[in-house]
Order: sequence, then C-alpha cells, then structure tokens
Amino acid sequence: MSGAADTITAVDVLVTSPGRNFVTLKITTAEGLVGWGDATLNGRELAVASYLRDHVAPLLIGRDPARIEDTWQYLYRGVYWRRGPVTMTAIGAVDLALWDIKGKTTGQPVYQLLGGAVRDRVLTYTHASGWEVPELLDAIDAVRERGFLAVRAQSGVPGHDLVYGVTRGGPGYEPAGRVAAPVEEVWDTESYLRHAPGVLAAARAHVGPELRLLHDVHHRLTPGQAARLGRAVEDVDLFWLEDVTPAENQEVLRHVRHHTTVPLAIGEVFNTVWECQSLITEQLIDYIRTCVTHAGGISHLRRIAALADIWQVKLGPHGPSDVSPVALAASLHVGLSTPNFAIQEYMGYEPLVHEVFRHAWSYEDGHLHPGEAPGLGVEVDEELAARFPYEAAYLPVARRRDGSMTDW
Ligand code: KDG
Ligand code: MG
Repeated sequence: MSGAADTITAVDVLVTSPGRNFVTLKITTAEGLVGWGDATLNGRELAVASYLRDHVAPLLIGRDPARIEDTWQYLYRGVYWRRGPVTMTAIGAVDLALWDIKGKTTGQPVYQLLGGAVRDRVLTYTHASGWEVPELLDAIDAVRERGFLAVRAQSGVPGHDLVYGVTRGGPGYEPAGRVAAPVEEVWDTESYLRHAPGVLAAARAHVGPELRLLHDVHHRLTPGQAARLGRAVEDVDLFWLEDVTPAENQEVLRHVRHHTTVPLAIGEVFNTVWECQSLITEQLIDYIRTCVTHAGGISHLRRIAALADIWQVKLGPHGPSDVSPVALAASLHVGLSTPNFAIQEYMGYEPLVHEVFRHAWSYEDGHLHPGEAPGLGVEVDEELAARFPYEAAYLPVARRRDGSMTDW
C-alpha cells in the first residue's frame, strides 16, 4: 500500500440477469484497486443504473476513495432532494464499493475495519412455503435438513389463486418475475386472517419449541387487523411478525403494540435512519429490517444500528434474492461486528448467481460468515455477467375482490 492518496479513475455500472436482474457498481482506482457495490432495486433496476451512470459517476472521478464518509455526505446532502429508494440505493452502492476498496487497500476484511467481530458467526433465516399446510411442513423439514435454525413460514390462502411469496406445487419463487407488466393478484384480507393463525399453529406443533418461526404479512393489514392477528398468534411464539401494516403511517404501530406482545419487525422499504427514528425511539418495533443496499450502504446501516441499540431494537436485515451477493456480504460484515445484530435473511440464489458473483461468504449450520478475504470478499465475473443482459421483470400488484388496488 502506498502512502499517497489514491484516486477514483473509472466508475462502471453492470446490469446483468443470471436468472434475475442485478445492478452492480464497479469503482476502479489509479492504483488498480476495484470495489464492488450492489445497486439492485427490484422492479426499478434501470432507474438506479441511470442515476449512477448519468449523475453520480462523473462526480466520483478524481475523488479519494478513502474518504467514504465525506463521499456519502457529498452525495446525500449535495443532491438537495434527499432520501428515496433510487437515491439511497445509488449512495449505498457507492458506499459498499468504497468500503470494499478500503478493505483491499488495508488487506483486511471489512468487518475488521468496523471494529472486529463481536460474534463468531451470523444467525440466518430462510424461506419455507407451501400452498397447503402439509406442503408447508414438508418445506420446513427440507430447510431444517439443510441446518437452518430459523424459518419464515408462508402458505396459500383459501379462495385465492395466487399469493405473493408462495408457489403452487413448487418450492421456489422469485420476487420479481420476468414479465412485461406486473402480474395481478386478488387479495382477501379477511380470508387470510381466518386462515393464517391455524397455519402458524400447525407449523409450531410440527417443529416443536426450538425452531425460530417467522412470518411476513407484507403490509396488508389495518392497525385493528394487525392487533387481532398479533393476539391470535401469541401462543405460536413467533421470532417475529413482519410488516403487519403499510410502513408510511407509523403512528398506527402504537395501536398494534398496545394490543399484542408478538415481536414486530419492519423496515425493508425504509431508506434512511429518519424513517426508522420514531419506531425505534418509541420502541414500537423489536427488529429493524433496513437493507444495506436500499438504506445508504454500510455507513448508514451502522448509523441505524447505533440508534436502535440505545432502544434495545435489533437489526434483522432484508436479504431476499434481489439483494445481490455483494450486498449480502456487506450485511454480513455489519452483522459480525454489530452488537445488536440479531439475524440475517438469506433466501439463497440460483447456482448461476454464485458463478457470476464469486464470494468468500459461506453458509453452515444455520449461520453465515463473511469470510476473511480483504474488502467485502466478492468478485464479479464480468465476462459471464455480460452474457445475461437485463430482462424486464416486475413485482406483482394486488387487487381486492371488488377490483380496487390494495397493498401486497
Ligand atoms: O423486492 C421485494 C422483495 O424482496 C420482498 O417482497 C421480499 O418481503 C420480502 C422479504 O421479507 O424477503
Ligand atoms: Mg418482507
């Protein structure tokens, strides 16, 4: 490592679709170091790619890559408009790439630069789903056989043809399917509310007391419905109940909190600490779900974690298949070095994704570890990535039985 300040000489954006779309940022320095960042915003990928290419890349050329916090402030305060998923995902990608470069410059895995490990490995949960209860129980058994100690359980709902996150007759689903326009689902909340407590009780009866069970409601309930569901599943002893109400109006969580002791998790759609602030400081949630990609990178996720720590709220970051292996690595470096980190979602990837993104992180016995490679520990095979160009893909939308749009 030379004592002279390095400079950023190239900023490139790769859009690749090895089974699903990923937007990846590559920052190259005069000393020949390369840093990688994840800029994938599911279903709106090209907006972030353009933001980075057209508005951020020209501003980074000639800057010192070591000045991570200053660059974050420059991109956040400098834009004037602030916040929002496109801006914060772009800033997050730059932040990840600069932490990757700092790790490579110093020869250290990023978690060492964040203060070192506070735990030996990071607890993770994965998804199990089945349209009918027996299929769900089989799916839970299958992930337990792979060693998982925590499982998110989702099922079909009577009277529905499609339910987000659950496939009929097959284990896997992809959040954003390759379609020219969003698939439309019909959603009936009352039917779900009648069905879900029994499904979760059956899952608990099947697995016994030890396995951590989680459930994602996906923003679909009113405060009253959320309180009812929370009460109805209290005996199930969930690890968490996720996104019970839409995240915009946070006041309503007071009502939910007042009526149930079920642990609440929220925040995968939040982009900054300011959206987490009252939920954390009023202790309206138990877990904050902000993602390292969509909430401004490692630098900002740590700020959220620090606020949460004061209020005994723990981090349980978002990690579906649309969060690339680069971002998963970053989340693991934060997880290994952050005291109030609880659990990392890990949906897993298709085999091809592991080939395009070669990573030092690994899974074993229900836990993940970021590995000891310098930086984030992920290298992108650019030639392979170039063979899979962007394909249009959208998350679904949902309508009530009367045809009006609803949350999903
Ligand atoms: O892009 C959105 C999906 O990743 C999200 O809907 C998945 O809710 C989700 C979860 O908790 O993984
Ligand atoms: Mg979720």
